[in-house]
Amino acid sequence: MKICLILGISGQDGSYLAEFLLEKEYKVVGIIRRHSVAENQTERIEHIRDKIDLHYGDLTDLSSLLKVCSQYQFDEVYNLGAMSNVGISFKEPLYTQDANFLGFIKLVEALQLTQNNFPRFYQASSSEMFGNCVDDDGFQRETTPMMPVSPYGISKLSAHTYAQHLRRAYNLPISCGILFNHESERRGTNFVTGKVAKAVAEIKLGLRDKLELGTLSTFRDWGHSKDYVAVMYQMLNECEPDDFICCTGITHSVEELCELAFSHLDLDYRDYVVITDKYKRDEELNYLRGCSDKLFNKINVSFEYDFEKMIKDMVMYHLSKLDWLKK
Ligand code: NAP
Ligand code: F7E
Repeated sequence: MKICLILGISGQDGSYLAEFLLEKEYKVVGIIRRHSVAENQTERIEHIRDKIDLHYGDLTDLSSLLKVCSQYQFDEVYNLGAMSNVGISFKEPLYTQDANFLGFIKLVEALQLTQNNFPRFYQASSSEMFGNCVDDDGFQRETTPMMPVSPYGISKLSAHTYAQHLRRAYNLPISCGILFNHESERRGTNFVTGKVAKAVAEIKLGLRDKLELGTLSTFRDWGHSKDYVAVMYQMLNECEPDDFICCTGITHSVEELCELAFSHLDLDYRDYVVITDKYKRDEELNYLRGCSDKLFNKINVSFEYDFEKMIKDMVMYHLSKLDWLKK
């Protein structure tokens, strides 16, 4: 039986990845942080809790990582743990760097000190590392310059660069997935798709009458988390350690997202959306559209979801959850 470690197992991607690896009969070990309201923390993994080994720990706490790692010999490690919210990273730049960059180094050190063989390692890099750099044809590729425009993007680029160094200097089998935005019913509601989907459901049920956003004019290449966790596994198991973009190659604006989400419930977003400085970023990444040719030439990928289906599912998820709560 293969053994894997997932940092960020309680998050959107971590929970789907745990399900995916259990299906492949892995022993799944996960690290969760201490929360004051424990129920919310394990909401996304409650249904598989008795099938996984959960340990308390934190990427900022080397000793906790050492304690967990010393109990196992891992075949694969997925570092999905992060302060993952770009907007909030402007408010918490030090913590963001601590968890996302230094946390990555701490995890690598813990593995080097406890494992007989360094496991295949997936590092969650991000399209936020590009900042506003785009190739002339309107796509971002692995070769596109990276000039991040947020503390989050800087922290991810620091870890990404360090991972490349570890690969070159010590031949460590670290693969960096440069994933573009991906969403799902499990997406946090402080990311724009989750926020819009929940608000549409609340407006339909008469629980509110406005949705405040920071901008409508930015563009993102939005895929589905469930599709992308399968690709993370393929990167480790079907490719040599390298950097790979995973994306859809299609871009939509936040305005298009709103139009689509509201129209699912026969609403017009223009009647409800209000733009406010409260959610405007100090520096913004305006446009993302990725090219996955490097990766998709190496592995077979068939995505189950497209943007329309994903947003509809997210709206319907929030609608039925709220409807159920109201009863
Ligand atoms: P998410 O839902 O916010 O999950 C993040 C996970 O990291 C949570 O389980 C969180 O635990 C955990 N975490 C946070 N700080 C930690 C710390 N100091 N020590 C240990 N664990 C910590 O994010 P996601 O969407 O699943 O994303 C997964 C990874 O991919 C992240 O690294 C993210 O930066 C990266 N990424 C995401 C996207 C995307 O569009 N989703 C795109 C590119 C890259 P708590 O529940 O305790 O907070
Ligand atoms: O913002 C705009 C916002 O927070 C998308 C993370 O998973 O993907 C994600 O980062 C866009 C931005 O995602 C609101 O300004 C407008 O232009 O959903 P988001 P993100 O910043 O792209 C990358 C690839 C990651 O790696 C990250 O971990 O939507 N926007 N109004 C808003 N965004 C939010 N959150 N809230 C608003 O009210």
